Amino acid sequence: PMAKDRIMSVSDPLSVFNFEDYMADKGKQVNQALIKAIPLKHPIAIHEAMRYSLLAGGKRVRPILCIASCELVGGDEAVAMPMACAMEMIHTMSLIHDDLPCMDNDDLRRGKPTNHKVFGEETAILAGDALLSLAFEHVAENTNYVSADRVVRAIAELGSAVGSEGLVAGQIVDIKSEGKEVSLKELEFIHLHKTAKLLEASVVCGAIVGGANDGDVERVRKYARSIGLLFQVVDDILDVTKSSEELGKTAGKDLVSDKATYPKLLGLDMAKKFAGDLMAQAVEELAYFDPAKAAPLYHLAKFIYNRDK
Ligand code: GRG
Repeated sequence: PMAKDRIMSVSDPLSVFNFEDYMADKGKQVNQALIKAIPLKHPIAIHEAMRYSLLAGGKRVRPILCIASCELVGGDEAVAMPMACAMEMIHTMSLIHDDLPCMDNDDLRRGKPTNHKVFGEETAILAGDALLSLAFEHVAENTNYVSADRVVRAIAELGSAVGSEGLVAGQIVDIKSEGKEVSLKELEFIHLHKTAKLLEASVVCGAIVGGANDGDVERVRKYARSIGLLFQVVDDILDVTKSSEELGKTAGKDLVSDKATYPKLLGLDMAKKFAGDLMAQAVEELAYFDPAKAAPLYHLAKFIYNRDK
């Protein structure tokens, strides 16, 4: 009940906040900045492939989280924009590499043929590498009105979120556990690294360049970790409920497939309860901030919690 009260206390004064308009507006700003960040220059072959995946749509959740977090602590959108673009560049490169034949071997992403299907494997690998490198260059070159100390801290945070203690850690443990029994602890490790780390870096880096103090940085970090895990728990629940809807059965494909998921390890009801707990935890971290300023992050959490696809 306490967590529920807190949800209400954060959400109530904010009935005027229009989340759809907010997402559309910020998404537009991010897309414009991304288009500018990668001109179609020589060598065309690589820049074309980078732009193809980066500009292929996507909800832009990470850049918007980065900007919302910067604004929460009093920074301007423009201050966070290079960092926000870097988040989407890294997210996109992780999708390009994840889709490769040697990884998940997917043909479609964001409703379009995957990068390697269009440009070939060599180009897709290089496009991913170039996006990863550009992300750091872009932040270092374009972040204005922020002390060098803060930019360096944010860059270090981002590096650790991507490498062998971040996304790559999640991906390697996921790959190595294929076909094996996975414990709840291992499943949590995979999701905290594959998904939550970059969401965490997005809000933490947004807060750092926005001028946050250490306490606020840690508060938004906890918020992001909860929504990162929430993202995945909801994904797993949707996998079950969607496929059971499609099949007209009570058990969805994930209850019968090899892949470890939260509904499989916890049962569907407990997985739903876990999602509710994570949502409440995320919102609890926001209760410390001015409700009006925390509205975007509150609604982003709710969006992740309530999404149905
Ligand atoms: C990062 C150096 C480096 C290498 C890549 C392949 C890999 C290592 C990691 C895999 C990361 C991965 C695919 C994680 C899943 C992330 C996830 C939750 C994707 C879906 O995100 P959405 O729903 O997608 O935000 P859109 O398309 O809306 O952006």
